[in-house]
Amino acid sequence: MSEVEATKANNYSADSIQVLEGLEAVRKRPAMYIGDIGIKGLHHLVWEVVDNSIDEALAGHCDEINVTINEDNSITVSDNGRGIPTDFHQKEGRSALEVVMTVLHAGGKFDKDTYKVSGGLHGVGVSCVNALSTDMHVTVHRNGKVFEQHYNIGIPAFPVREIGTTERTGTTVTFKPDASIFTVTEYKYDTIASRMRELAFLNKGIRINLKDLREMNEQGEPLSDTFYSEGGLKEFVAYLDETRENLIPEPIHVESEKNGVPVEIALQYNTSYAENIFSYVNNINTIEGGTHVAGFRRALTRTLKAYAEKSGMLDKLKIDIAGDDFREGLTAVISVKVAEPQFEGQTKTKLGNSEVSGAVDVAVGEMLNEFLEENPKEARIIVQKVILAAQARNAARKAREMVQRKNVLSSTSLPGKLADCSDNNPENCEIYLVEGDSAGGSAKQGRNRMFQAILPLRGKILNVEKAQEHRIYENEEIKNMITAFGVSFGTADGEKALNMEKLRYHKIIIMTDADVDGSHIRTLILTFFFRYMRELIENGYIYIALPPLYLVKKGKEERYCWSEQDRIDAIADLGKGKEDSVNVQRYKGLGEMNPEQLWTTTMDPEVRSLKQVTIESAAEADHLFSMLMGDEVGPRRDFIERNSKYARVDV
Ligand code: 0RA
Repeated sequence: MSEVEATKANNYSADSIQVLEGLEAVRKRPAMYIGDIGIKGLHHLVWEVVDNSIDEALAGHCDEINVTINEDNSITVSDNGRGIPTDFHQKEGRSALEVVMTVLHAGGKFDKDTYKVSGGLHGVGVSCVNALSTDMHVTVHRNGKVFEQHYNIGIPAFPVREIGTTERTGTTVTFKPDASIFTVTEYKYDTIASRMRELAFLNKGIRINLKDLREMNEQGEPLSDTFYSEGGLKEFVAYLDETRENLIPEPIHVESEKNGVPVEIALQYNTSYAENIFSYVNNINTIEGGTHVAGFRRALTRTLKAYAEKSGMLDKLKIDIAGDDFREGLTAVISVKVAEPQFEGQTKTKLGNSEVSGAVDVAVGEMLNEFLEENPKEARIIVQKVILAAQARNAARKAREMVQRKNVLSSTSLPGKLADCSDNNPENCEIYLVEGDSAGGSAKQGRNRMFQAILPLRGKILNVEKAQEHRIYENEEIKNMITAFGVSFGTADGEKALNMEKLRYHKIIIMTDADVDGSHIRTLILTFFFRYMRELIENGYIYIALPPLYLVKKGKEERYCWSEQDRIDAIADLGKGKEDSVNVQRYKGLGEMNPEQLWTTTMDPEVRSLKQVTIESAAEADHLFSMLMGDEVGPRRDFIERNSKYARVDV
């Protein structure tokens, strides 16, 4: 062996050991790299691989991405970019492609001029996905040739090899998540579709084709969608407000670069009372906001206030206008690109970079000033809306204070319908929100009164999507929830904020019938939480009880069933396949269960299963709630029909 060859071989083996150690670290502590090993982490793998293709598109070399869920729940992502470089790397002793696919954080090191998603939730690199996949396969079309390599748990099965010629360029990656690492391995079409839709809006001009080969229709075609947006954030805002009534004909929009920070923003006012600001940094949803959102709010308040004062429209107004008033009925999307983002906060989704605040402030100020000057008619409509919001906020404050003063003053401040628990450590305590007085009665008898409280909710909850804020404080059921939970609404510095310090339960469990009415009531309650107490969802305090759907009985043997498959299995098991030898009872309502049954199936922490409500995508949740609870029937019917096959409650 020549000296050069010897060095090469040594480097190679030294590097290989490092690579193996890297991959092993990922497999040992997967959650450190991808968040968790459940359904979220599983989908994170897809985001990671798609991010690489998006980066290639943002660098201007790719305009089409295909994402396919294969029959075996493996995922294929392909793009028409330049293709990952395949040339031999002297220093590393192997192909650049192999380095990108197997070395932690190697993905972007060839290309420094684009904004890579790094430091936040994403950005761990395709090698991470590789380490967590039993099989990964990459095919690269580049320089007229086709190359491939295969990996098992991140380890190459053979050196990169040439397998043919081609006229196109691009990269195709297929991976199968390791079932010995992930607690779930089944991909959710709707989850991937939402993220791809969001990416298409955030990165206009990129076509993203999604296909699910597990779901074929009668014509033998897979379930599929194409996401493409020419208008970008303008279209995103229009999509979010699909079922709301706009105040101005077109969203206001700006795209600019300030202090080296690319900023894109679109906003629209609608006749609803909700404030919906969605913010992104390098395509990552910053749920907790941060400096970019602060800059946006500041500029919005300042610019609109100055215009309103100058217009004379505020002259006769006797009350103050607060920051909140400028955001009632506002839907906005803010997207910035930051070279070295600092993510803070509980879920690392709050932007900390101080330089971004000013960049957004200036961009929004310029955009609004220009709009207001050029569109006096629309400007008046917006100011009018702000004035109405200020007046309503005043009324709401009075109504809210009524609810809260009553709490403080009266000794029996808890609602009469509440059957409270005896423990008073909130961490141990749960409250069941139960549909109807009769089921409420069973729950009261069946519960463990030590730590389980019961609040029966009668009849219809107010649809908060269509009600102005002060009306929600007049609603009996909503008042009962607020007082039972022990929360209040503070208005420090004029911003509405939920005060959870005195929260009395760390599990708030919605228990409704397993029928259409039950699911409607559940949606109404969730809408209220989403609009007014989102912090409860974000902290993981909201749950849904899962009562059984069937009881299969034979003689003394009983089996509760939570799904059709459970039922089939139970009949096979108990009846030895003969259906007529067993008795099958279908539970339509909670009321059909006696207190003891309700306890053993749905309330006993030892055996019950609860579904925790999470916000996967705040933008998608907003779209969903506004559609489910809004005025327009068309889109709602579409949604119910399209999703009836996958009845689900994830928010
Ligand atoms: C680094 C350099 C170059 C391309 C890429 C990375 C690249 C990575 C991925 C991952 C998925 N799709 C991708 N497409 C491209 C190209 C450098 C050059 O050609 O000069």
